Amino acid sequence: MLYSVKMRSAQGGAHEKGGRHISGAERILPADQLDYAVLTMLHRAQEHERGRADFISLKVEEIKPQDVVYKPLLAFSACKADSAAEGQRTAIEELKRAGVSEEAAKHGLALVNGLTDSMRGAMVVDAESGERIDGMGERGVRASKMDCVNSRGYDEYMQQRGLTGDHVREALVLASKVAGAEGMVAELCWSDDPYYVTGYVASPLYGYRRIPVMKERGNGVGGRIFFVRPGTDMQKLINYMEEQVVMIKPEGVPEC
Ligand code: WAQ
Ligand code: MG
Repeated sequence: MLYSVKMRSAQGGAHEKGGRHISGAERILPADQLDYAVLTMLHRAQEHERGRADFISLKVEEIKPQDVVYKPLLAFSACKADSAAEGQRTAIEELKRAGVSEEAAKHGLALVNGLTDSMRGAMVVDAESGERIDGMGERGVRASKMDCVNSRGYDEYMQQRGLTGDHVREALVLASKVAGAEGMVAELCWSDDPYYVTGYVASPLYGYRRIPVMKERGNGVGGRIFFVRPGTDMQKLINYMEEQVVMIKPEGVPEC
């Protein structure tokens, strides 16, 4: 049996009482890994660089096997960029290569650069026109209910490639779920953690393309965009992102 463990933390009270979001995390794990996951999340909420949380919510739920679908892990590769400006130019090139129009790619970057505070979720943007189409306001669309089938094997796979830390671990799994959505052309993301300047463009065609610098150090605004084909059914997309349980299978990683 699998379980979902969710954590969200805020400062100045709970999110629903106006608290400022500090951090969140979600894992889907077998029963024997639950206690360790809960402790790790608790510690993480208590020591986050966005600030000290005074509200932490932890939720554990059982998941029915028939509610789970499986998708492959995206291939991982890295681009070169030495400055935020170069990283942003690279992101535009990667988005175009993946099938986003130049206008939509540029507009997408402008949308993220124009945020004054971080959103909790992603903006959904039409990959041809560049229009934002989700209508979800400051919240955006959240991708959740995903994890890696074989966590230990996945951690080893990442370590062998020199990829350590929660950011990249979670981003690659999230991007793999996102790339598996109907109508998805590409995803653009960089972190809202002030000192984590790395971002990526991911797509079904070219996999996860890491970009070393997407913003200046110390900048606490980041964001995410899902670029979709024109005519994509938004209700179906939101349902897939927020409700469908997706377990990611790293190909070639032996089961532990
Ligand atoms: N679903 C949709 N959007 C989200 C989610 C989610 N579950 N979580 C965060 N976002 C949006 C939200 O607007 C955040 O402000 C923005 O993404 C950035 O979130 O290879 O850490 O969690 O080393 O700060 C990239 C790793 C790390 C690059 C990205 O994003 C690498 C990261 P963060
Ligand atoms: Mg963050």
